[in-house]
Amino acid sequence: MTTVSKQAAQTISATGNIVLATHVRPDGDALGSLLGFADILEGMGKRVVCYLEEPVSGLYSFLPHLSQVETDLAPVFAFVRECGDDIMGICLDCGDLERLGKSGPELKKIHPFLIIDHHQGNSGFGDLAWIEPHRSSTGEMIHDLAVEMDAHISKEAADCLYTAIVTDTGSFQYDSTSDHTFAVAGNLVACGVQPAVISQHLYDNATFGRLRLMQRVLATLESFFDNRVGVMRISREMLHATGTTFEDSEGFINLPRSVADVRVAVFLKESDEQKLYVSVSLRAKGDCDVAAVAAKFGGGGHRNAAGFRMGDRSMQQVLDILLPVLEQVLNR
Ligand SMILES: [Mn+2]
Repeated sequence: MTTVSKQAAQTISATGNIVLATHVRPDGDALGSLLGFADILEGMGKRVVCYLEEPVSGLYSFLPHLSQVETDLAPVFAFVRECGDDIMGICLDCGDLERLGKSGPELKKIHPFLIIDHHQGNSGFGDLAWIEPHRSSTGEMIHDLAVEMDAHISKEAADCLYTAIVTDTGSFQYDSTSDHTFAVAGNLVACGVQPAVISQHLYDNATFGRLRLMQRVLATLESFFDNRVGVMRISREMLHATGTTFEDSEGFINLPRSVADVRVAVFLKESDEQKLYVSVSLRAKGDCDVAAVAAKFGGGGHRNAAGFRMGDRSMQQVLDILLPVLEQVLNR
């Protein structure tokens, strides 16, 4: 443990009431860390309020304690007022204040405000920030914090933290997966996690609608530059025809990305009716830096995963603009 993580553990141990928050459109790491940490803190005898901007449904609805999450700021601040000085805020897995959502500035008024995160470039926007970019997930950090505080990890908490780690490492496939990640996962299994059960929840959850959507999206597959770029697209018409939403296309970009020769995978999404834009997701393998490509078009992201939006153009027009830029990146 580092000095700052020890300091975080001491601050938490000395505080009776805690508000936990995470980023908007929370992923498995965000939700798993939030709900797992809440369970751990409650096990330590603390009162905890979890805040999310929007209720969670779908993929992660199997996680315990989800129904206890507040999506309204009023009860959160009633709790804060009631606690006087014995309160702190903790923000999990959130790279910057903006990603905390429209309530971010209000939440940040809770002092002390602690940041626990593993995103590169997190500026540490709180009173105290424990940021370790080499970590696989925030869930892994929460596990270590629990150990540091000598806290009990219940089966429910272990399920949450294991989900956080599995999802943020792509099932232990990404670079950030370390020997320590496996040690933590092993300990969580010792706490009662059944990996097969969690995997079933996370990965064996398709609907026929999703598969029919996948058929249509796969039918658009194109390759460019000696198969080093794979492109797919999704239109509103496909969603209508299959009775699905954009959420059902989650992970589709991994299909072109999984081709051996592909260095960059591109997924074009047609705008919704009100906002006339095309969303573009980019995934790269190896040395290709798609964050730089996205930045050229006003977007952003990580080196290997980035995206941008372009207005007033068809998907074909966006692709025609994008391809020459990708060609430059490939030849660098
Ligand atoms: Mn994360």
